[in-house]
Amino acid sequence: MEGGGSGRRVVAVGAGLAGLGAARRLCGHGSLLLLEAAGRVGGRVCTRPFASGLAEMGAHWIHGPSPGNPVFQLATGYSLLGPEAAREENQQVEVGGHPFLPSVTYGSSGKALSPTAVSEARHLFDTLLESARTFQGTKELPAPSVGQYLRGEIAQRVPALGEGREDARRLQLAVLAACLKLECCISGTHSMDLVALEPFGEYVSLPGLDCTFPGGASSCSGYSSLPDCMLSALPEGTVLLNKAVRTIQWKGSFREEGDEARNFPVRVECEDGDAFLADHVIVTVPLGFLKEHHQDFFQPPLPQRKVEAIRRLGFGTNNKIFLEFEKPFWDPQQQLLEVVWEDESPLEEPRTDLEANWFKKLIGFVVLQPPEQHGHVLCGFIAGKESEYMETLSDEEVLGTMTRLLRMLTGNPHLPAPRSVLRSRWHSAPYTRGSYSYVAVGSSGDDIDALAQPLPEDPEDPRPLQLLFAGEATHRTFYSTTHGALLSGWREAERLNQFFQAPSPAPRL
Ligand code: 6YU
Repeated sequence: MEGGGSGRRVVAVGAGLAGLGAARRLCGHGSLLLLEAAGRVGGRVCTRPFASGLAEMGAHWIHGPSPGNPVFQLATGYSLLGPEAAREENQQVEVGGHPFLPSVTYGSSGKALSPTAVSEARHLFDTLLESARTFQGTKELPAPSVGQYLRGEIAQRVPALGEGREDARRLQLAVLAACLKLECCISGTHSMDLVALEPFGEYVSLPGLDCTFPGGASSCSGYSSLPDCMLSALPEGTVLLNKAVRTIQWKGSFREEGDEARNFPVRVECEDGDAFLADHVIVTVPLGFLKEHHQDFFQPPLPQRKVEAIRRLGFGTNNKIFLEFEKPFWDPQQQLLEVVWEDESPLEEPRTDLEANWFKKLIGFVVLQPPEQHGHVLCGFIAGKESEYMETLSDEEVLGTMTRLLRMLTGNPHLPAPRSVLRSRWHSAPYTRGSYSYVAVGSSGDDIDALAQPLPEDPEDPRPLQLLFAGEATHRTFYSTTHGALLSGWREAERLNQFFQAPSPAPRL
């Protein structure tokens, strides 16, 4: 086994936060190249101009902006955040991933629902969700999935709460059904019945009041300003854009023309035919891409344990629909417009006709703040198969459906249509194939660790660390977040840096 970094060639695949983070930490140790399929860096951090400001197509918030969050620290270091985010009090708030925003809840009958009835049902849901996080290490589980567990508890508790008043009970169930849809967005899944109960509590929420990046239409704003700054900190020529990798051959012996003395174990071939030889490759492509392509992407194929982890872990879709209005129809203090379908219940089978019902999965809208920066813009969230169906529709169809929905919810048949629409389509994105990972029924945190495990597996292999794996889906406690992605990139860079610094052992005879 050889140590010593000089002359080592490292290729990283994917310039999201994991790839950029790894590249930054590796700078100065041998040669480094970062190959990115898209024409921009940032991956699932993607800010676009919209209305009079910006729209975050991917990551929206820094979850838990506090000293323990590296994305918060880095963004603060680059002076990318507003004064609110930096306030000490905000960094200490514990919201457990569910920040409170002043809200109104629209019912499908066209009236705002009673805030007391809504908050009672939400309180019950929050209590049950908290208890769903307590099963780590438990052998005898009450249910395999978070969804089944929650529905079992709801079935037991709601009749008692309704006290015989059927309307109140129906409303409570309808609000609980809406809470489950919100959880689908947070976990990036079609149904909470797909999310494993036992490891659910392993995900860690950091303290701090979730914050956004200032969204004015200036050149340095929005979440993308972070990967843009990270790119600027790299030596010129490190990142090659529009360089999609087709295959990674490893365990090989590749020589470069004119340099017969040196051989490399890994060869990275791009879709445009270019090829790069390397000692080490850090793979940061999303789990959705790996699920679809791992068989052909790696030659020889990955070991069975890794393949099983890729297959078992979950990777679902959460999309956003931005609507711009000439004038707001909501009160200025409202920051969240929630939707409750009053005829729904978590205890009944969900509707399966996507064409007729897809929009009922939408959880509601966040009002982009402040309006002076963004204009009057709502951002809707929708997860699961309904979200994937939405991706197949035209902008006109989505805008038409959203107009009808908002007219129904507000009880105002003359509500002006939005001026424009913009939505994300993460499931159709060929180099992502979904939004983020979750621990699915049948998988566990051990699968996340198996996904993160470098290859070859044999610690005695004379050419170790040929393939290293980073990306949000490889972080056991912060999966699905930007800070998880960044930390995973740093982790793999550190692994290589330590290897490079290790003294070369005496050659084996
Ligand atoms: C967060 C948030 N957030 C909303 C939506 C999405 C995500 N996240 P990347 O994909 O970035 O990079 C890989 C690159 O590889 C990419 O550029 C590809 O083009 C490239 N590539 C692929 N194939 C290639 C090839 N063949 N050759 C070359 N290049 C190739 N996170 O912190 N706050 O508000 C949200 C949200 C709609 C889609 C989010 C959020 C997730 C993050 O965006 C994501 O994790 C990271 O950006 C990924 O970085 P990366 O480098 O790994 O991959 C209990 C429990 C619950 C668990 N969940 C709770 C947390 C909830 C998560 N929050 C989500 C909410 C929103 C709204």
